[in-house]
Amino acid sequence: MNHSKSEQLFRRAQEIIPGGVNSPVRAFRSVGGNPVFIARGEGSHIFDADGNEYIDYVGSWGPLLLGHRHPEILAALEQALTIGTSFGAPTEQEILLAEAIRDAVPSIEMVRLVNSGTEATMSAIRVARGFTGRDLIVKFEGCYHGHVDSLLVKAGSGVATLGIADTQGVPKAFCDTTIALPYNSPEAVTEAFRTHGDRIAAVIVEPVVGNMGCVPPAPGYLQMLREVTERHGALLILDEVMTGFRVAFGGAQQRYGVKPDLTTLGKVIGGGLPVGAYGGRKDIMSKVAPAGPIYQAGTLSGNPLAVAAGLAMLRHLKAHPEIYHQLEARAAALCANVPAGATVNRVGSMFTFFFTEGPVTDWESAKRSDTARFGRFFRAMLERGVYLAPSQFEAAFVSAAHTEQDIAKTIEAAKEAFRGVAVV
Ligand code: HOZ
Repeated sequence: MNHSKSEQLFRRAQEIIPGGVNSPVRAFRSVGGNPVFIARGEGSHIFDADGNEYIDYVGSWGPLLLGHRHPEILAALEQALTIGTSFGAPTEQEILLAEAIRDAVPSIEMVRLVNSGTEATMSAIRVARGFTGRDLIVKFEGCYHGHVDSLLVKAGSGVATLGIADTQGVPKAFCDTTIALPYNSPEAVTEAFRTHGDRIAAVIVEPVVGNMGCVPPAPGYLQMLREVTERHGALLILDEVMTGFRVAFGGAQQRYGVKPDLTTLGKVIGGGLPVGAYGGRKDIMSKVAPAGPIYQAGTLSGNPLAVAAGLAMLRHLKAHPEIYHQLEARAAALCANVPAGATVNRVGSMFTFFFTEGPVTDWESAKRSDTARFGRFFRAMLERGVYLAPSQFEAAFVSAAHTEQDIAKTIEAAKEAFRGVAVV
């Protein structure tokens, strides 16, 4: 493959944008080589600046459940453009999107739209603190909840990928309000609540972790979190930025049968446009300004373009529940034959290949994966026209636009790539 235009663009970008990218994990730093610059996407495929074509398993980091440029989303955007691009004032469409979210995720009795997953988690923990009158937040090692100061402690995603243990610029006092525990360990949670129970405002968790690679919850784990938080008067926040509308129409909470107090959602409810949301119990959400004393705001919140695209996507998903069977079946086929020396974790249509015998159940086991080998595998896949997330500590996503041919081609590419990194 020729990458000369991407190389040229990357040189230019580095002069003006830190590291040449607008979000660190895009930079390919942990997989070797330089990023490819994307020119356009169509369905399950993306095309780079040099005209190379790839089957895309990043899907804008999850939200493109229907693939790139889905006609119903484009039509909704075209319609929205005839009205205006931003008002900073309420519109009826925001109510429709809020109702569609509540319809799919019944634990969300009230919802506030924001602009990103980071804003959603930042706001949700503020609300949890305001509602409970407590300061401490429990999170889990390897989980990533956006670049919120106090949630960057032992975070996954780009933080883990780049090995930035302690982000500079976050005051120690903020980190001191975070208790980071191993994921999937009920004992650690019980112990933390035994010691600090009356000071913990909330437990925030990715119900299926996507940010140390895909790591599912152990059977009963989410129920245990529900029970312990309830017993101690703390809130349970499910961060469904990745899993919302992805692992089931009603998200991980539907798939695993757990009812949180608050839920955070991200770009998925914008069909890929910049949007996020947090919501949950009415008695809690009623404390958000102007209904209550917990302040949170945003000019672009409920932006008409993002709302239109999101609504089109949620309506399409609701009208086509068969999509979830297709996603499950295609992802299962993709993950069926992983050679010895590697392991795969999959929940629904999100998955990760790890270069360790496994099992991978938490950050300790995820980081045992041979990341150099992952890097070689990633590059071999790229050269064969398959675009995976450029990090061992991210998930891959199948969309409804992926065809059986895409899956078959990806399986063939993976066989060769595994052989190339001596996992056979
Ligand atoms: N938030 C995404 C989840 N891992 C990664 C995208 C990014 O950091 O750019």
